[in-house]
Amino acid sequence: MHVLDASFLATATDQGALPAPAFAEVAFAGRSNVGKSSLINKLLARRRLVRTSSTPGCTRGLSIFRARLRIDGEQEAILDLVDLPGFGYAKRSKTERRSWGPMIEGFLKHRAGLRAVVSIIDVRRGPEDDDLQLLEFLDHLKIPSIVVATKLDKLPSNKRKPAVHKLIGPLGRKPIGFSSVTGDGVEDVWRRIRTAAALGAALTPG
Ligand SMILES: Nc1nc2c(ncn2[C@@H]2O[C@H](COP(=O)(O)OP(=O)(O)O)[C@@H](O)[C@H]2O)c(=O)[nH]1
Ligand SMILES: [Mg+2]
Repeated sequence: MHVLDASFLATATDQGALPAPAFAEVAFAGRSNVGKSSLINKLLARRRLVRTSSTPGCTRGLSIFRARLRIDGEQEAILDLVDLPGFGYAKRSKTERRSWGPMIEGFLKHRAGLRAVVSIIDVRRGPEDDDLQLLEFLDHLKIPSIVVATKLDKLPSNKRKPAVHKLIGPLGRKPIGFSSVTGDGVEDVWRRIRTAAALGAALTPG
């Protein structure tokens, strides 16, 4: 996938403040600090478009980035990438801590442009309750989900394949092994996004 350009579009802490969907959207969800923002930067081949942080729970709001893509060397498409607030951060309020919070839930339920959600988990930790609940919720809403197991580079190279394989049990499917440091898996993630978001058909709004 060739990224022609990518830019920040909007941020909001309240869904009502977001611009109306204009193009196909893919959202990125996961626990705080799992590597969501790093994954988006890697996909867009931009170092610091999306702010990353080593302090958990920093990004409370939701941000949208717009990318202009070239598919198969000719067709162009526009895709909006939505960085959802991280969940599972202990310092949040009680109600928020229970799941992913009203902001994420509202977005997933009501956002008309949403074509798929990339669910990001740490390859070393595997899915936690919140992650599995999120995947169930997406199934219930009939929103395609793509599971990415990130931070693959933190494992020695001979442990990477087995670690990804081990997650098939708890997830019920094979996640895409990924690292935002080495770029492993980036083409696989794009391929899945492209299919799930029907990107060839994303030239018209909606
Ligand atoms: N080694 C390694 N570190 C990563 C990777 N992805 C993210 N990180 C680091 O993990 C921390 C949190 O990343 P960030 O993208 O901000 O996570 P977010 O809270 O989910 O958006 C930062 O210090 C990143 O540099 C990865 O694939 N490998
Ligand atoms: Mg982030």
